[in-house]
Amino acid sequence: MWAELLPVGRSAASGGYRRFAWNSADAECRAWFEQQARGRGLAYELDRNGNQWAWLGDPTAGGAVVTGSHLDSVPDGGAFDGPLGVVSSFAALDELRSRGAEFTRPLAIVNFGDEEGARFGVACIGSRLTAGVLSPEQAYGLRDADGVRLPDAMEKAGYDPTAIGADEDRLARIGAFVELHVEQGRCLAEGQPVGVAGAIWPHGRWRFDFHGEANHAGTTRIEDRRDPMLTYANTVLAARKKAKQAGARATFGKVAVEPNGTNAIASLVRGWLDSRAADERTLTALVEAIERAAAERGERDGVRVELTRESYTPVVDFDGPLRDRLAKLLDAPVLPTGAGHDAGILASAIPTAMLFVRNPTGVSHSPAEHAEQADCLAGVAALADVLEDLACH
Ligand code: HGY
Ligand code: MN
Ligand code: MN
Ligand code: MN
Repeated sequence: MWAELLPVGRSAASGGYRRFAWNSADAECRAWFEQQARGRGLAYELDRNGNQWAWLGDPTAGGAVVTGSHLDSVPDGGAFDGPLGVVSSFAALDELRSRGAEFTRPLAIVNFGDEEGARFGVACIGSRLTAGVLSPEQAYGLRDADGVRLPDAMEKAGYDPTAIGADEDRLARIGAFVELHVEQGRCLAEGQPVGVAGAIWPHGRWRFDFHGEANHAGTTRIEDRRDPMLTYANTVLAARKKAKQAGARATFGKVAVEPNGTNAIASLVRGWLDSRAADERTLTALVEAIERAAAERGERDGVRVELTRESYTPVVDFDGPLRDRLAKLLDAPVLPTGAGHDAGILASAIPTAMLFVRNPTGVSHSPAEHAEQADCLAGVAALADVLEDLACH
C-alpha cells in the first residue's frame, strides 16, 4: 500500500512531495484512495466538500467510528505527514479483519481534502467546510498564486463546487474521529513509539502587505527610496526576536514581490506570517507586537503596511473521556503539538482524538521527515486496538 503512494508528486531533485489540492498528484492520491476502499469491499463515497470516505457498515446508522487524515502536502513535504494516517487506517482495518473483529458500529476511513492549505492559503479546507467554520462564500473567494479560484480548480478536477458547505447531518452520524499522524516534533523521540495528542496550539496565518515605491535600482539614491523589501526584512527579524522572547513561533515562510525584477526597487512585498503559541493571549500579543514593529519600521521607510488575517484556529484541547480512554488503552503518553490537523477542526463538532507516531528527528514539512518502519507498525497496531475498542464492543 505504502509503496504505491511514494512516487506520487515526488520531486526527483529534492525527494519532497508536492500534492496541492486539485492538482494531478492530488488526483492520483484520490484514485489510490478509491481503489484501496473498493479493493476492501468498502462503500466509497465523495462528500459535498470533496472529502473521500470508505464505509464499512451502514453510514446512516449513526455512532460511526471514523479514522483517517489527508493526502495533500506542503510545497516540498515529507512522505508521512498525512499519508501515514490514511495508510495506517486501511492497515488497521486489515489487522482487525485478521483478528476476526466483529464491528458493532459503522466504521469509516476518510481522506480530508486540502489539509495543508498550500495552494489556497487556508489550511484544512475540507474539514473546515464540513464543520461549517469556513463558509462557501469564503471558499469561493480563495485564489491560488496564479489567480485560479478554488471552485474553478475543483470543477477542473471534476468536482462540483456548487454543493460545498457545512455537513451537519454527516457529523451527527459520527460517534468518534481518531486521526493518526506522524509526530511533527520530538516529544516521542526518546520514549515510546506512539503517543496521544493533548492539545493543539492556537495558530493562524496573517498576510502583511508592504507598499513602497517602484523605482530604478541603479539611479535611485538610497536616501530617496521607499523600499518595501527593507521594511519586510526588518519585520522578519522583529518577528523572530519577539517570538523567541515569548517562547512562541513566528515564521515568514512565503513571500511575493512585485514587480520582482532584479534591477527594480519593489512596489509591493507580500509576506505571509504563520504564528503559533501555547495560549491565545500570547499569540494575540505576539502578532500585535509584530504588527507594531512593521508599522514603526514602515514609518521610517516611507512604506505603508497592511495586515490581513487569513485564517485562525483557536486552541484545541483534546482533554476528555475519549483521550483518556485512548491513553489508558495504549498506556501512551499525552503530548501537545504546534501543528494543526483536521482532527483539530472537527474537535469543535464531534468527539475527536489523535495518535502520534514517533518521528526520530521531529523534522516535518520537509523531505527529511521520517518514521521508522517498526514505529509505523506500532502505530497501526495501536490504531487497530483503538478502533476495536471503540467500534467492536
Ligand atoms: O500547518 C500545520 O500545522 C499542519 O501541518 N497543516
Ligand atoms: Mn502538515
Ligand atoms: Mn498533516
Ligand atoms: Mn492534519
